[in-house]
Amino acid sequence: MAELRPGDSTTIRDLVWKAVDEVQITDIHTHIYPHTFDGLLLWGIDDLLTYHYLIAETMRYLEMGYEHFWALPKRAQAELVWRTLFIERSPVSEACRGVLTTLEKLGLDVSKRDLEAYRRFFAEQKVDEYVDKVFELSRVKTVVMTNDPFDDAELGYWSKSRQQDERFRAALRLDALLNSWHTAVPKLQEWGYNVGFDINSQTVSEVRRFLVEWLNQINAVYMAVSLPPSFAFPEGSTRGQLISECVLPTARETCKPFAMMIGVKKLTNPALRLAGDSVGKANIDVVEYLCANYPDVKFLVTMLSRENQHELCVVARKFRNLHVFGCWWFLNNPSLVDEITRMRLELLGLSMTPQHSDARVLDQLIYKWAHSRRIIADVLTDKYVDLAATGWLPTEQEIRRDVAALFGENFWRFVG
Ligand code: HDL
Ligand code: ZN
Repeated sequence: MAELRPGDSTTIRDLVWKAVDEVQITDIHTHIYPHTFDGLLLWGIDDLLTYHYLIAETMRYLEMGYEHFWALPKRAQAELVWRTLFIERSPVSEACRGVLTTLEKLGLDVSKRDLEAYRRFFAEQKVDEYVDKVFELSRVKTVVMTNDPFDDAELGYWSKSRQQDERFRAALRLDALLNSWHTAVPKLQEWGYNVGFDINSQTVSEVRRFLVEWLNQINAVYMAVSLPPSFAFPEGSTRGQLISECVLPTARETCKPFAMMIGVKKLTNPALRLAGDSVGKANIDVVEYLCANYPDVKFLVTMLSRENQHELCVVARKFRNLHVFGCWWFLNNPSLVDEITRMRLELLGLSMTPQHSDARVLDQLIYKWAHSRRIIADVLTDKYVDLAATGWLPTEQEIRRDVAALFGENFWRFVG
């Protein structure tokens, strides 16, 4: 056990980097699935290159119509992304860099810039062994999925069997229920829930039955929803009624957290499809109101706007039933992860979960965590060096304890 001396920043840096490098992570929000999920698992170079972040960046350089791009086969889309963002100009964006970090960590020679060679490597992989390889390389122990019963592709899986791979835990995603009730009602009725479009007492009890049954069916860790910048609560809207009459009572009854991902403006450019969403500053009063008026409900919250981050930290200082997590989506860039993690450690200490990957393609676990570990380790080192300067010398064991908390144990403790 290395002992530290005042001002011993090199040793602190080494100890922090080692602890962060070795910690087995719980990734609390992703969009990846076990390979048994009937084709929902995305992996390999062509899925990496057609990640919606890269499609948005590619289309900025092309005259081609969006529909023309979408009509291309995936390999052709991938080749267009590769040529546009990697060959015709340097791949300096975070999403481009991520593809190269992933290839490099897999042992491929990125200097050759040989897309066909990379394709041959992935073609040789057996998917179940490759899933193991990615979890080993990224040192991720557990991922929480995004599970949407209203997604026909996924529903089929759950009706056939229960999820067996313990590395993949479920989260019940409620965007369809809460944000497009008109499409949810016919499906709920089809599944035998006696709901109507009016949020009357029967519909309320049937929606609560749906929530409890699905939380059990998929053994969900939490319920989640993404919400617009305009999200208001309390609110007489259908969403406001469903949250107050159904979701919050179910969260209380089951002790499952309600995860609110606030600030996404859906389909600002519809032609970009999944890549078409944007961001807006939300009203922090809503988070304050919910935490204050529902003290026995646990809220996981991440916000998409950089401008919401400081006030979110302040609200978390007021309410212990609020657990702040992640540098979500447009915030998952080195400059902002650094800024936000620093702010959170300074305001919240270790009582938060600094990052999730949001990976949509399995192999992204490798780069998203390689990049985030580096930044979080840097920020943590600065904080411990500040401590050491006072004469308070953290031991290696204490650093490992703190790192384990940030990369999963805080989350599991909060979830209970
Ligand atoms: O709503 C969400 O869970 C977001 O993460 C979206 O899936 C978004 O498209 C995304 O992949 N962000 O990283
Ligand atoms: Zn997501």
